Formats: sequence, structure tokens, C-alpha cells
Amino acid sequence: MKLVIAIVQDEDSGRLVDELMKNEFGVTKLASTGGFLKSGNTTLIAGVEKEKVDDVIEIIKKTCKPRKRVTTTPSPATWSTGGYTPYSVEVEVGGATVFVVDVEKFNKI
Ligand code: 2BA
Repeated sequence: MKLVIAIVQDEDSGRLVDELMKNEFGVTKLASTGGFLKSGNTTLIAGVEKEKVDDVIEIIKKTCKPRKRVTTTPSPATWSTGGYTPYSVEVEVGGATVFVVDVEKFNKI
């Protein structure tokens, strides 16, 4: 068995859970926060049979879209003077960041 950990944007998470459930995958949704944007995203965990991992990744690919986000960052040039000049940075987030890890044991108690 494998554990698929997918970090997705909040906007895609509801549809992704629906699609996974429709295809009979068990899934748990966790609220999370990205370290760079410091804004909310969603982490989904799904325990799946090894042969089904690609099916899950395909569903994630179809459901999650990349989007542009603008964030305000302190300018490094002003740190030494103690000043703070924020400037805007545009980044592309997602579709999804996906990890697949081995599951040593799976128990439902
Ligand atoms: P955040 O850390 O909030 O990052 C949001 C987006 O900002 C990233 O999108 C990337 O495009 C950009 N970004 C991140 N760090 C950057 C940096 N040092 N300089 C410039 N731009 C930067 P994604 O790569 O699609 O990542 C989306 C979210 O997935 C991340 O949110 C984080 O929560 C998670 N993530 C990404 N890589 C990860 C990793 N190696 N381990 C754990 N979580 C990860």
C-alpha cells in the first residue's frame, strides 16, 4: 500500500475530494499553510493500493489547476538599514504538490 499526500489549492480541494470519493478512494482532508505564501492550502491524504496510485495522480491532474498569486515580500536591500520596503512577487502555485510514500502497516481499529 502507498500513501498519496497531495498539497492542493483550497479552490480545488472540494472537487478533488468528490472525484476521489466517486472513484472509491478513501481520503482525508487537512487544512494546511504554505511556508512561502503563508496562506491556506489543503493537504489530502489517501491510502491506496500500489496499482491504483497512477489513477489517483490522474484524477489530481485533471482536477487541480495552476494559478498565479501575488505576494508581498520585504525587500532584502532594506533589511540592513532596519527599514521595510515591501514589494510584490508573482508566483505560479500548483496544480498540486504530490508525494507518494510506502505504508509499512495499515490498520483500522
Ligand atoms: P507555498 O510554500 O506557500 O508556495 C506557494 C508557491 O510559491 C509555490 O507553488 C512556488 O511557486 C512558490 N515558491 C515557493 N517557495 C518559493 C521560493 N523560495 N522562492 C520563490 N517562489 C517560491 P508550488 O511549488 O506549487 O507549491 C505549493 C505548495 O505546496 C507550497 O505552498 C507548499 O505548501 C507545498 N510544497 C511545495 N513544495 C513542497 C515541498 N518540497 N515539501 C513540502 N511542501 C511543499
